[in-house]
Amino acid sequence: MYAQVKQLIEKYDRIIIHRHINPDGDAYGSQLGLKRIIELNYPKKEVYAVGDVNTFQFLGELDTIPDEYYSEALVIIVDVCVSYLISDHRYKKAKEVLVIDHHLNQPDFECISFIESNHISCADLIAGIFIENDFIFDKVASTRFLTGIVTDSGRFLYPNTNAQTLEIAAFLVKQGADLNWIYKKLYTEELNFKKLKGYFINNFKTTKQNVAYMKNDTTVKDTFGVSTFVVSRAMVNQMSGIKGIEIWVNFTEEDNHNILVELRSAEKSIVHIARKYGGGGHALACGCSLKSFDEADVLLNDLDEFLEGANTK
Ligand SMILES: [Mn+2]
Repeated sequence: MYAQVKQLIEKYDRIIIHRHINPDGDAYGSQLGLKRIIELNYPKKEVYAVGDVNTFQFLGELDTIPDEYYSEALVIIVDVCVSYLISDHRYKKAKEVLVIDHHLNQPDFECISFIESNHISCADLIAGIFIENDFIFDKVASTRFLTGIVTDSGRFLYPNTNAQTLEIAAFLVKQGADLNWIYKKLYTEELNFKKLKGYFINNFKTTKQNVAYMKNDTTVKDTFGVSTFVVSRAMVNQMSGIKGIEIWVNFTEEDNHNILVELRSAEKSIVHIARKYGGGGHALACGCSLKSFDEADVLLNDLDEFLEGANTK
């Protein structure tokens, strides 16, 4: 499969790289790292990266391209394989679509897919493909990939961090990846962000089975001056690493009143519960979307029943 990725890249003169909406460090790092590595190794190819932007833009600029570019192009979609989560739906106009992902999902559209869910980040999966193919790396590409690894592994903390993760990270550092620069960019916080963390730590609740949870209506983001995404994704792990809490969930109301749900578990796979509500993701880190906070209570009840069953076995 590693060779097949190379073949596909070689077949096309124009390559357009997509990833998921609300990009995290891994989506951005994978996308822009891949762009850089193709540019470095095939200087004659046109390579573009498209999608929505946020604070991870420090990794590099995105491109604005006309629709016509797609008809003769290969699109590579990274860090996502579910169509509604892909940023910029023009990928459908491409001649061929390749998906490289590390989530526990199957693509719901026509493509060639390369999915390895044992990888902690999509960035280390992609870097691994090009290391295996003896591609040239440089400081820029390596720093982008390493950002993906650092963010998706929680700074090498989360359970799927393994020897392979560290080997690839070490390779990237040897190629000039600037770990200190990444850490400075990622971990210097704004005052409102720090205060939001404090709000979470002081206000989360627990269920009968000790599932920790927060229900955030839209006033939370307004009070702290952050986006819905920050309240939802960036805050969920404020409830992690607490003795006796095996599962923690963050419910966040969007402006359209849907409830974004981030589910996390220390050890037991809970992705089946995310799937039950139309979501997905990883075994220990997954998500879904609900219609109301009432539905959130039903989901919490499911988690309690699951824990009760699992812990009395
Ligand atoms: Mn990822």
